[in-house]
Amino acid sequence: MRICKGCGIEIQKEDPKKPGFVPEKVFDKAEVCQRCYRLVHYGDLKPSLLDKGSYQKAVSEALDQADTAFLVLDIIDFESSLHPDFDKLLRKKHTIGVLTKIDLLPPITSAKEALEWAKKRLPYPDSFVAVSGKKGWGIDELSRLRGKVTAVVGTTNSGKSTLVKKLVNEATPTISVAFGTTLNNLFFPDSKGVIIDTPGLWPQGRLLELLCLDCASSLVPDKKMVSKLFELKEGQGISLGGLVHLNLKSEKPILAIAFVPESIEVNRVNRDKTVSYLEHFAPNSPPCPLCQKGLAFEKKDMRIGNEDLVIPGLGWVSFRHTPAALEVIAPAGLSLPKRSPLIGPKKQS
Ligand SMILES: Nc1nc2c(ncn2[C@@H]2O[C@H](COP(=O)(O)OP(=O)(O)OP(=O)(O)O)[C@@H](O)[C@H]2O)c(=O)[nH]1
Ligand SMILES: [Mg+2]
Ligand SMILES: [Zn+2]
Ligand SMILES: [Zn+2]
Repeated sequence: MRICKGCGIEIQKEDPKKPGFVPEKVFDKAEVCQRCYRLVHYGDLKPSLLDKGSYQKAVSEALDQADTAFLVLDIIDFESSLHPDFDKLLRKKHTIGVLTKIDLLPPITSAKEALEWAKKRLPYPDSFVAVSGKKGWGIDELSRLRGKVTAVVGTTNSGKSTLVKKLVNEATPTISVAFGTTLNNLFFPDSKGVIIDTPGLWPQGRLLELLCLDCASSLVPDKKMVSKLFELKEGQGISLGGLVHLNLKSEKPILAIAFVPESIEVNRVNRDKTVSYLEHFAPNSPPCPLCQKGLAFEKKDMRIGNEDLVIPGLGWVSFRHTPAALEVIAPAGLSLPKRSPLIGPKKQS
């Protein structure tokens, strides 16, 4: 049995529709499966073909073998990083909370502030560290926190494989903008011990999973998140990339600060025009015509304080001069959690 060095799945030549496939003519020397090869060389995104149960099993097995867990938390999509299974899986494990993608935070927030905020949100890790897998920030500190066997766990796309590659020089995990890249556990030994890269658990209610893989991947930011400020009066609202619309229903004006990837347009819209605005998505950005057909939009009323309304997989909107009543129009299946503000005044109203 041979394992793909990129995603951890068994290499096979029998069924092109199943994971781990490589064509017969390269089978004897292939070190990675065709999916990994195409992801890395052509950016060809293919959805994962495994069921969620197999990911869960792999993560439990990795944790059984590990003395230390690095729980990877994406600072830009913290809510999606908080999979409820980790509360149980990590309860008795020496756990380091690894706040990653710090390079994507807008310049006004420091890593220190983000760490303090994260510690309040998640009590059980023994310690926290802020890093950027992409830039290599904080990797020396993280390295010092390794155990003999360390399992790197988290939800899909949180940046686990990127960190593993930085932690072990010889490591070869496939890294990609598509979620669900790593399919099974990968063991990378070095002089300090072993690092296990694991498949991500699937978050609930994230926008990425409601879109096709191309649209989802185009929402993964590679530059700093940008903030856009709007003063809203009654009946006015904002549209975030045509995907989520927020309208002010109460009388008192408020400030709304949207934090989104640079590629997402945020526009002011009037409440009476919102329904027709749904037809006017920005060209060349998600949702593609196929996703537009597949998305069902729902309206709901929300009350908001001086807090963040999170749009998992897209960004968040922070509010000032609240409380306020909002009407939110968003794809069905998208969760819209509220939280204490990550950036700016940290007081909850
Ligand atoms: N800007 C930035 N991007 C990052 C960072 N870490 C990872 N990414 C990007 O996030 C995406 C996912 O990274 P991966 O390392 O493949 O994530 P993963 O957690 O292994 O994902 P799965 O294997 O799908 O569970 C890729 O596009 C990475 O380039 C980071 O620190 N900063
Ligand atoms: Mg991975
Ligand atoms: Zn592979
Ligand atoms: Zn699409």
